[in-house]
Amino acid sequence: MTPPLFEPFSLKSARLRNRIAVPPMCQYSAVDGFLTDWHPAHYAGLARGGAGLVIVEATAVSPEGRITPGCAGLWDDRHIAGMAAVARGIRSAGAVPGLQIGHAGRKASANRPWEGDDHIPDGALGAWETISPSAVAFGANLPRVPREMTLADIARVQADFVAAARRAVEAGFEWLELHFAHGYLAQSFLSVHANHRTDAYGGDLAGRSRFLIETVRAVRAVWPETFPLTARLGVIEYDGRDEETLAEAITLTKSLKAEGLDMLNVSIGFSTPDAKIPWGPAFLGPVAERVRREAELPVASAWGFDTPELADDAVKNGQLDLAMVGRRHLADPHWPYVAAQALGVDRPAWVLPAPYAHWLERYR
Ligand code: FMN
Repeated sequence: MTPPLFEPFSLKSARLRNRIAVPPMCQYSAVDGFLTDWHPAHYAGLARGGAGLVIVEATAVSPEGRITPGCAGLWDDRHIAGMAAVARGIRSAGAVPGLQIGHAGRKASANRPWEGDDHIPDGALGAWETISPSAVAFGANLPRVPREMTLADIARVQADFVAAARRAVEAGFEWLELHFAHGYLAQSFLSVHANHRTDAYGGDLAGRSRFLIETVRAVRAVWPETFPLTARLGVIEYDGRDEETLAEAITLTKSLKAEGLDMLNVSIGFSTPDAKIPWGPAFLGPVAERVRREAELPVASAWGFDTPELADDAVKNGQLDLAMVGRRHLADPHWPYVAAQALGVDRPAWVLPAPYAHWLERYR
């Protein structure tokens, strides 16, 4: 019997060969938003490992939306060619090519994680102005106070999301994820930690949801109806207000579904440095299951579904439709093969492409 993790999964026109997805993981190796030689090799390598879906890293919709100077971008037509090569490499290895687009908001203008992970100091070479719903800093390693966005800024960023989505289609991606999580711009609109606005984009849940709902509506209008449109949302902050935050996130998810969202990638808010996150194996499983059940939408999630058994159980128990396995794929891009062996898949080598699989079955 095929273990649930290795059952195929369909969403709109996307046909995934199994329930394993590589979540977006920034490589901080782009230059002015352009991908470099690192990226096609990296992503093709991941896709060759057997995952059903490979989502390319958070890609900025505008220069100021990059987290770091090394982040990928899709704000210029000239970025399309590099992205197209990556999408082709993923598809030719049998995985569905996905892309995450986003704007880093008040967490932008930071040094690469291994070069400090902190804000580039104001005025220093390479720093840029950050924007956010309100002029409130994240704090801790990211102390820069952002400029409060005007209504014109909001309209412009939404148009940037739409333009990036159009370029993603041109580049050949078949799955789009909007980055609404992790304390970046969209999450900051939703979060009471970051959004202190008193206009139509702040205040009650409807106000704090407005930016996200409008952005999904606008992107859905240009992203092909047959391709899945998903969002990654921090549905919980672990800040002591968890029930309220989760209930709000589920209400928002229902609204996004009504706008044509096809799946939610359930994640953490990261809107405050004071969060007490209960790190542990598959700890988001029950949260994801609740979103899936109450919003009646397929869900994916990452964060510690990183043994074959944990990932398979999460799918089997109805917590997840897709298990996202991040860092284990960095350690071993052929993690799905390891999982197939561990879970007793028939002829596990054939999780890998034929030029690898055939030889793993020979001479034994
Ligand atoms: N999450 C995003 O939503 N977008 C990103 O671009 C992104 N970049 C990441 C880069 C690295 C190097 C890592 C390790 C994580 C990143 N994340 C990003 C979070 C991952 O998608 C994932 O949630 C996290 O690694 C936890 O899953 P895991 O326990 O399987 O590694």
